[in-house]
Amino acid sequence: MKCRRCRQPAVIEVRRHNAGFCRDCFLHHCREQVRRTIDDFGMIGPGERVLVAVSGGKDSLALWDILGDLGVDADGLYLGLGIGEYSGDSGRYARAYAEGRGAKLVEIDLPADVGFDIPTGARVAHRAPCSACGLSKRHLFNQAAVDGGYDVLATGHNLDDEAAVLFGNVLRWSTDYLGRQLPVLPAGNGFVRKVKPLVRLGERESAAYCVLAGIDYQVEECPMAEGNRHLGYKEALNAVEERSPGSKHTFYFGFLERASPLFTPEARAERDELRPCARCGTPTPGDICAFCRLVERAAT
Ligand code: Q46
Ligand code: ZN
Repeated sequence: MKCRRCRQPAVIEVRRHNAGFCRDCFLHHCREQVRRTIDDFGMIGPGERVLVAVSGGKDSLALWDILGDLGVDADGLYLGLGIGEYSGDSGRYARAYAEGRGAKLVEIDLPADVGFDIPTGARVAHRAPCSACGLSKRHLFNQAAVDGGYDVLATGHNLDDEAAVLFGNVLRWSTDYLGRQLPVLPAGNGFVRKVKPLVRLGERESAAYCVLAGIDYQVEECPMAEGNRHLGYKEALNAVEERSPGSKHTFYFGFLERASPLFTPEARAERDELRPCARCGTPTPGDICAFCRLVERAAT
């Protein structure tokens, strides 16, 4: 197979695009997909400062690398979750990347800075680990971006992630989540703008990007992910994609174009009703936000 762009021998095939690429043209292809996504959705304006949530995995490191190549002013943010060896190793990959590129990495350590780790927090709050973790990430990422004066918070969610989340939200008809499942959430009411510039890349592509760009990343999956519903949705969609390449892309981008506007008014109305948390100021439907309640329970 030959590279679609330069006709040299291809090193990777992307079935969704029915194309092969050599190393350099594949890296170029990934950057172009991200550039297009940023432009199409108005994710990052000229001169805006971006904070990239970096887990040490393939997606977030590829995202940070591509943003740097595209000339975006992007610092990294690493949140240590206290999930044993997995977190220790993940932090080392994030730091090694930052040191190698001379990039700035902001670090927060959940056990040291906030007082609990994810396994403990989940247990005492009677939540699934991924629920306590997602809640902590949403809160601390936004807080770090606000405190650091960043305009935008970028995360490495890829096409596989977004299609799987959409699949789950459609299976349960979670219309409130469907209204918020957008690649850009505008700033306002105490939140910085949130963007997902990798939504046009699959996870196989972000992994190949790291390998071909010489980026070392955490290959292990988080040990808490086991049994998580999300993984089942990914497997189901992989089976569909295998038979008809391009299905995930059509599912997700078709939703954005044709269905998501039906659900956004409900989500917007909910967001407008939020009031500042009495403890931390984060917008919440009650008096005390879910994160502050988690901190309180985990600390006792
Ligand atoms: S880190 Fe956290 Fe993930 Fe681990 S505990 Fe679940 S949500 S699986 S992306
Ligand atoms: Zn709070």
